[in-house]
Amino acid sequence: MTEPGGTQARAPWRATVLTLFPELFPGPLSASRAGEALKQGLWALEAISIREFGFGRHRAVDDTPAGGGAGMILRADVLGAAIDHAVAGNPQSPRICLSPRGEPLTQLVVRELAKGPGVMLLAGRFEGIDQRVIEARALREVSIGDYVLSGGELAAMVLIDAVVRQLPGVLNDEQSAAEDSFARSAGLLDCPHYTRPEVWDGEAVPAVLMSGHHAQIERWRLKQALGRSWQRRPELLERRGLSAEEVKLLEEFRQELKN
Ligand code: 4GY
Repeated sequence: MTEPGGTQARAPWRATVLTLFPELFPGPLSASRAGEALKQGLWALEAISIREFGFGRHRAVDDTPAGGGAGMILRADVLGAAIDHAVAGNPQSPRICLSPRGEPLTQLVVRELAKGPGVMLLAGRFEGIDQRVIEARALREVSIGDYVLSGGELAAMVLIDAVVRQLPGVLNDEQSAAEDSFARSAGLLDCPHYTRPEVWDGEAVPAVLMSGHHAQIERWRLKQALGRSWQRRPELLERRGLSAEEVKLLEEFRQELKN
């Protein structure tokens, strides 16, 4: 079917989450812009209980680790059935398992996922999930950072939130424009921000920001972004490389530190 404009109607971006705690969703994803966009149908969320695919009277989903050791592991047969069910409804969506051993979630990955039809996310619990499931169902393992959560649910929410704010129509025009301007200094840490009052606790807003001189303001912001990145995340500068002008700005930043 075609819409009045003649363009093809597209199904909203869809997140399907397999979890032992479906009641945790939408949780914080129901607030603010992501939540409004969810209500408007700009994206869709389905949390499916892994328990529904458990075995026996107790709907068991976990078992003791092969080879011994502490904790429990999510069973391959249970997860296989749960994933097959979720995939049947979203055959084109990438299948992702949230795990500290995954590839890092970056803005590049986020933008890639926002371009697709959605994601199928597996949120593990206990000590982990049976490795055969990861391989047989070609799960892409993704990590939100080098720390260990109690389960994959919070990580799934982080991923969904980051993707949803990239979807067309979720942020207002002003915010989207700000995103674009920030994309120009892509790969750097953000510059400092200020608002009223102009003097607070004896500290004034940097004079250049009050000057109305837009070129000078942009130059100052880029200098701060470069300086902070150099101080806190030097590897970001190495990966990105610096233009001659940026080298000059960073020199200025270091000089101003000494003053
Ligand atoms: N960090 N990034 C993370 C996590 C919890 C044991 C598998 C992370 O993405 N996920 O810490 N997840 C573990 C807990 C089962 C998920």
